[in-house]
Amino acid sequence: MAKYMLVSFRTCPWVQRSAIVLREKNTEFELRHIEPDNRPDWFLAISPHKKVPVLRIDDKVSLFESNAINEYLDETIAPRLHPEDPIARAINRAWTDYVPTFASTVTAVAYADTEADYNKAAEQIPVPFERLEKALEKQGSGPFFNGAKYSLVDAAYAPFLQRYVFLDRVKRLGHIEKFPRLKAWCGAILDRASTHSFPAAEFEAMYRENLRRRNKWVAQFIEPVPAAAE
Ligand SMILES: N[C@@H](CCC(=O)N[C@@H](CS)C(=O)NCC(=O)O)C(=O)O
Repeated sequence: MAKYMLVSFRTCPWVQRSAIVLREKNTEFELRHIEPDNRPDWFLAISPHKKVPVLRIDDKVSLFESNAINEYLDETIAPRLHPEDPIARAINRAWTDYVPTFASTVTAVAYADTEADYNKAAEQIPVPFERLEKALEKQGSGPFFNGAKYSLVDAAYAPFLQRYVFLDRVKRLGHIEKFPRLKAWCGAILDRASTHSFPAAEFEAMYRENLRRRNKWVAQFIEPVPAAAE
């Protein structure tokens, strides 16, 4: 078995996407956290865009871009997460290609600097939600995107659905309830152990802290943690 190291910023959703696939494949790996503001030279030397994730294999080869990493992992480690049927696989890849658009809609809410920007971003959320709801309707039964079998599509959306839920808990957005299939899919994904690189509550606190540190508009709605829960 090869040796894998996944280079990460603690709250990076794109890293999480690849970590999920490694966990789905029961593959041992080192999750090596670096600081965004202090990227070490060894990392800069192996990351062409200076971004995480990078998957270092056997201390020799470095892969970058979460989608390329996941496709590689799926080609080389069982069980296969992509569907066997080429049409189903093409549909899965098409929906995976939609992840950056979906992600930017959710991230725009998190990173809005003003109330007006926040409201504008929040209004946009139903657009990708509606599209995903229709896709899930076409796919048929849940709990996962392809039905009973977990896929790369589930891994790709998980970090961003999770962040929508985090944002909804900071300040109510109330969109997902209008999309029953999406809501059920989100629930199944958040319940899946592979989604989590950290204990869920600890990670939510880290996400909130990140919003606070960046002084984002929504951060003012973060409730202080009651002393007993700290
Ligand atoms: N398309 C990339 C996105 C990766 C990405 O944006 N990573 C962020 C952290 S979450 C990053 O490294 N940003 C640093 C920068 O842009 O300089 C992927 O899927 O891997």
